[in-house]
Amino acid sequence: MAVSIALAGKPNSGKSTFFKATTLANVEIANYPFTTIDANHGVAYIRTTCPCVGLNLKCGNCRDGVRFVPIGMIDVAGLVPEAHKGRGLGNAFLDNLRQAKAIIHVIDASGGTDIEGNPVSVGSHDPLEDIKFLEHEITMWIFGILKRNWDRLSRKIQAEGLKLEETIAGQLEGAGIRESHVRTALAKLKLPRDKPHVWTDEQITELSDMLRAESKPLIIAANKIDMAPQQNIERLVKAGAIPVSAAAEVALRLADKSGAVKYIPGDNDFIESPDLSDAQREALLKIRTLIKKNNGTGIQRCVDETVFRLLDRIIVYPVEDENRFTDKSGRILPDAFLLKRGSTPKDLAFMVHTDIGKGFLYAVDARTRMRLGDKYELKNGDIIKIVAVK
Ligand SMILES: Nc1nc2c(ncn2[C@@H]2O[C@H](COP(=O)(O)OP(=O)(O)OP(=O)(O)O)[C@@H](O)[C@H]2O)c(=O)[nH]1
Ligand SMILES: [Mg+2]
Repeated sequence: MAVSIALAGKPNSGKSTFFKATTLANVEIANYPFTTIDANHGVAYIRTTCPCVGLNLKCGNCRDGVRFVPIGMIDVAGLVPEAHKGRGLGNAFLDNLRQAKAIIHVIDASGGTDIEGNPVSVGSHDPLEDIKFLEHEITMWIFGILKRNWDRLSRKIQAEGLKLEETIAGQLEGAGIRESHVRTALAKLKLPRDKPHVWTDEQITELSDMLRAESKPLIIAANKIDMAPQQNIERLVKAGAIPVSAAAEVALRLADKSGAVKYIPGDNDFIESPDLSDAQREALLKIRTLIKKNNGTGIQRCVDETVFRLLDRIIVYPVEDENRFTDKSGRILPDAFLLKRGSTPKDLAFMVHTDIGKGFLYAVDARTRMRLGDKYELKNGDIIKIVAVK
């Protein structure tokens, strides 16, 4: 999978419901803390306009011109404040965040669960209090891993001349932190490079926090807006959160799957089938009112923003026949690849296949039929033919 993102947050905030909404996997969901213990892994999709629309083609790989591109989704067990000191389930399970390139922090906007996820009456807990602790717990998880062998490692760096970045990244491999993250973090901090063994715990915490921000950027999903007090939603939006209702998205996707409605994830409306019961109609009316007001359930927007904005990814479509936009067997726009902005056609070639990358000669923009330079920066929506030695 090109990119995986994780759902994290306090227990009972709706992480597994969010997971189910995006993957349609049947996972356990319940109104008490620590329903999820072992992480759930699944496939979610980001939404984009299919290039076949602009080309007046019907590719057969999109829904009414809306293309869904797979990414990995991880639903992690709930985390409580002081988890790094062993509270709740502790934070060892954060190892599940290893593959995650970014985090969606799921918050219960309704205020109907306390800081540890126990049900309380709606509105009685202030969800703004839940925002900060997650970053701190992730930072302390990284700190814990870094500190495990720090005395030995820091002395080795000095005595044996080990490379600072490489050694720290090696220690944090299990947290998915790479040398480039360490380099960026160290460049921002003014730590004495030649004497890592004198770094204080405070300085190492600061480094851990920087590494967290570099390696696991985060957005906030203010969940349960279907029952949240309006002022909670407004305050959370001001704090940068995206308002969502995971429950509404699950209902719509299941209704779409069963044929009760036609709903394309991310839309702000749906079409009802004519033969619904009154009860179904009434439930759907509530959802329609909600998604009209909020311009959708917010779930798709969260996933898309995480991948496009936080991770700065673009989608590129490789084809083999640049005149018909097809692969060898005539399938129109068969594949969509997620790449980092700044990637070149050769990077794409390597993603398609190592052999194609190795044999890469040049690429052609299928829309203009122009040959592209080696340094060409791929753009979102590009359709590219790669020419490689066989
Ligand atoms: N009203 C409403 N309830 C929701 C929504 N999302 C989740 N819930 C409810 O919140 C409770 C917790 O949902 P889960 O998805 O199990 O929460 P979780 O964060 O995975 O919980 P843990 O696995 O215990 O950490 C369940 O009763 C869900 O039905 C929502 O958008 N609206
Ligand atoms: Mg769960």
